[in-house]
Amino acid sequence: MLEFADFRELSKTLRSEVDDALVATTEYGPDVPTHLAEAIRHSLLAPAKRLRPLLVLIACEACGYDRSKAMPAAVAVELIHTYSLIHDDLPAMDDDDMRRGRPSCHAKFGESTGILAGDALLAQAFEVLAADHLPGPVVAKCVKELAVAAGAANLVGGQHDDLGAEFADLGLASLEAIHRRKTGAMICVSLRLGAIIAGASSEVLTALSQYGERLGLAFQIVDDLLDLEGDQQLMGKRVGKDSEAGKLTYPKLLGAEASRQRAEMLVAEAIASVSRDDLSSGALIALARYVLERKH
Ligand code: GRG
Repeated sequence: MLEFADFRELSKTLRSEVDDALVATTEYGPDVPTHLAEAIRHSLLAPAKRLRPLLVLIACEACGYDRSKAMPAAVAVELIHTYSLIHDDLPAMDDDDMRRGRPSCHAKFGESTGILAGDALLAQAFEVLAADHLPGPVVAKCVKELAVAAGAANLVGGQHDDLGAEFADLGLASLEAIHRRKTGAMICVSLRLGAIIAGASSEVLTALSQYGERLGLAFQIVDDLLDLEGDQQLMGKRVGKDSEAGKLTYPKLLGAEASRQRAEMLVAEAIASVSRDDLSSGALIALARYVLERKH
């Protein structure tokens, strides 16, 4: 099985393959307005974890297939993820001025360009996914799965309910229902696309969905805990608005210690879901451990 140290090396290699593909995807022709192209590249090519594309590639290899065949799907999920971040940062949503260590898209390029950059990325994701080298039925299945994950029942619906949840008196079940859709669905579909391209069985797809659902929740809990640590370090030094003030988070609901324990339990369950003979699960297991141990 893959060790944690090997996983660091593997993830570095995969991230650089994904970054190269993202650069190639955004070498636009003269029909794309320069200002729009710059806005897209500013957000998409900023340093990021590339978690979702890594999941596509790792799931594909875990099913015994050549990961390069899954690169269009890996790019597609990152384009959709980046669109969602750009729109999430807009004044009408979270109103954030910084993202991925840079000014957010609308802060640098203006609000209308931010909206359009997100729209363009969403459309381009499906253009890229409909790659010529995959059989038509595989592409059709991938397009449908990605559209459902990014749509009103999942990413968009989860975001809608999350925005409405500010200051609301929600319990753990409602909080997790939001995160399953807002964060979890894109994580699940990333794994599923890699496996669908590899021709995986429905049992393997179910196992990967179970892994992804738990990993997505654990990822969100760790995100909340990292935000809390950041807030505590910044305490008293914060300038401008506190965008997280009204947000319901795991630590607010359960306390930091119980949140950490819940993340650990979810990761253990995720690992159990993919520990099976028909999957080469070393990298999936190492990645689940990384989600728990990440520092940013
Ligand atoms: C606007 C339709 C629409 C959806 C927005 C993704 C999202 C939904 C909002 C982001 C808000 C947020 C902080 C969510 C917490 C977890 C999360 C998805 C963090 C951002 O993803 P990372 O950590 O970021 O994978 P990088 O930059 O590494 O890709």
